[in-house]
Amino acid sequence: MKTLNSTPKKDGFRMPGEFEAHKGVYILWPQRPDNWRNGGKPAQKTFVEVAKAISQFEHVTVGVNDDQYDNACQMLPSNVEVVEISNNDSWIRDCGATFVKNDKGTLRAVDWTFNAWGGLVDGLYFPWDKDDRVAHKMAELEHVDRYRLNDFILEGGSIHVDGEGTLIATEECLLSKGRNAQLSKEQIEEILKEYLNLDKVIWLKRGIYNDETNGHVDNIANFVKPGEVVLAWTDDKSDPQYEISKENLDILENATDAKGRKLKVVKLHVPSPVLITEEESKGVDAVEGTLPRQEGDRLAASYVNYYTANGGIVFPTFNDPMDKEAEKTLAELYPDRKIVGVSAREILLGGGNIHCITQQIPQN
Ligand code: KQY
Repeated sequence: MKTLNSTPKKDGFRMPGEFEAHKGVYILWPQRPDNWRNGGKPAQKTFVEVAKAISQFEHVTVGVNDDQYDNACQMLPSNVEVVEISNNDSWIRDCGATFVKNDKGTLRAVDWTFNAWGGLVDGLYFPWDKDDRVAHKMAELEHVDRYRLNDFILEGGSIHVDGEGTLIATEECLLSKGRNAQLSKEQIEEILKEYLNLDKVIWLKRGIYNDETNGHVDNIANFVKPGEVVLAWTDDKSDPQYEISKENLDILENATDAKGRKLKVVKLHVPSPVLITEEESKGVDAVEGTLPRQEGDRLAASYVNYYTANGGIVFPTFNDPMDKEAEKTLAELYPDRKIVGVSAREILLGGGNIHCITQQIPQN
């Protein structure tokens, strides 16, 4: 495996849309007690459900720290591959590699620097050194060359692409002080264009209300296919989410993509506010440097944080009346895929959701 000095754009590699075919998906196993309640036990059960749901559609590899290796092997079904990948936490969408592909079907990995969503400015835990090596290890496991960006911080959950030259991201996240504060918006856009082979970046403003990632796009909007975007929505004007979603709706409805198309925007309603209970809060260890989980805090619940698998959509449910509505909307958006809901409160309690705990490998 080589580390390359060129860029994907110069070499003719592009990031495919998530809706394109996959070779498989990676997940990391949850365990840290200052993020996951009760020593990670409830979250581990939910991660098993996510792995089972996705494994109906494509190969699933779960990376695990050594001290949880036997436990993960025992809890996961035998069609799921378990490998040792040291990590600080289980958000492989963010610390894992972003894969790019050329028209011969060769894959390469883009290995961004990871700093736990804001480093020492407003990062969510310390340290993050093992997480920052996860992308390199994925490139090794997949036997692909990689591009490493030592001076550019990015998480996979902060970008979505249409595979045809367009990217969506939020200013709240990509222009945040804890990431690439030394770079201008134009310089950030140039780096994205070079490393993902893009022609156009559509800048949304903010992500889901109270999202601790500084508003990752993967919780608020996604490309269903080129020319079509799904947007987290509420009709409740008294909810702070309304203004955020409306601002993004206006941007998307007035945008054109890299091919000059107007976008079709479909609304996916958020559930009622999901708050941390006293019991849930008490189950999380308090650790200096880790974002605390306080009773009553509103979690960043959104159905948009779903995973698009080969022939399937695996979406989070919240035991909310909107779960059914979300399933219906997703079924209309993806008529050729099976829609599978997984009860995901335990992932949400950790600060993200199903999309955040997955990273696909494109089909080569
Ligand atoms: O949503 C994500 N992409 C990750 C959230 C990280 C939360 C750490 N507590």
